[in-house]
Amino acid sequence: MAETPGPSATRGAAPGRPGAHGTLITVAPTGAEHAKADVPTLPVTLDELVRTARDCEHVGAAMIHVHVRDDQARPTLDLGRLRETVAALRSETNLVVQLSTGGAVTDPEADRLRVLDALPDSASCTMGTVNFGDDVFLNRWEFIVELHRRMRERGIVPEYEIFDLGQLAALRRLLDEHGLPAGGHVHVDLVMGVPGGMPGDAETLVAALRLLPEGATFSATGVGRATLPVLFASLAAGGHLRVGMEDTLSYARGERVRDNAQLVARAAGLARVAQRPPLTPDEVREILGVRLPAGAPS
Ligand code: KMH
Ligand code: ZN
Repeated sequence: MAETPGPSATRGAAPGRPGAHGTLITVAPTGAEHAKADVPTLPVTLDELVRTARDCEHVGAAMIHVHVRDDQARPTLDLGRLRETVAALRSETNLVVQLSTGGAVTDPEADRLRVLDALPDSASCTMGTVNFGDDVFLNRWEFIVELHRRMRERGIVPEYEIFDLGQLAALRRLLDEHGLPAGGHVHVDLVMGVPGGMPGDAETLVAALRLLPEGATFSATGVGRATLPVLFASLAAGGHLRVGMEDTLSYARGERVRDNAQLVARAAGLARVAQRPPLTPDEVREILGVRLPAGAPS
C-alpha cells in the first residue's frame, strides 16, 4: 500500500525545502509586556540576557529575538543599548541575533525604524495592525514598506511576524510590490493566540500554511495557553518553533516557567522526537541567507 505523504510534503518543509531536516528554535526571552517586579526571573539586564542566551544556545536555540530594557527594567529602544546588546550577543554566543522592531505598543514608528541602525543579523517585521489585548499594535502599510526597504538596504534578514491570516495577504503584496528581502529567502513567524489575533490551534495553523508564499519557511509561536498546541501543530506540519518568556510564563498547568532554557530544552526534546532535531545557528544562517550586515563590526 502506498504511504500517504508525511509532514515533509507540506508547505514550509516540502522535500528539498531548506531546513526540512531540522528545526529552527528561536528563543524570545524577555518581550516588552511583562514587568520584572511580577516576574523576577525575566532577563532584563545585559548580563542576564547574555547568560540566558548562552544557556538557551546550549540546549538547542539557534536564534534569539531580543527586546531590551532600561535601568528601571522598562522596555526601551535606545540605540546605544541595542548596539551594545547586539555586540555582546555576537561575542558571547553564536546565535543569530534578531532585534524586535515591534517594541512596546507605545513606541513611535521613528524609534522602531531606528532599531535597524544597530545592524542586527535579523529583525522582526509585523505585517499589519492587530488588537493586542486591550491595546492596539499599530503597523501601517507605509511603515511596513519602510521597514522592509531599510532591511534590504542594510542586508538585515526580516522575520515577518504574522498575528492574523490577512497579514499573509499583506506579505504577498509586499513581496510583489517591493521584492524579496535581504538574504533572498522568506521566513515567517506565526504568532498565535494573542487576544485580538488569530487563535492558537492546529486548524488555524493549517489555514495559514495555504497562504504562505511559495518557498517560504515558517516558525510558530503560541502565546500563553496556546504554547503547546501550536508547538505540536508546527512540528507536525514541518514548521519551526519560537518559545520563550516573552510568549508564556507557564510551563504546565499550575507550574510557572523556571527560565527560558527550560522552554528551549522542552522544544528541542520534542523536535528530536519529531525526527527534526534542532538546527545549529550556522545551518540557520545558511537557510535564511543571514550574513553580517554591511558596516556591522564582526
Ligand atoms: N511587543 C509587541 C507589541 C515584535 O517583537 O516584533 C510586539 C512584538 C512583536 O513583540
Ligand atoms: Zn517581540
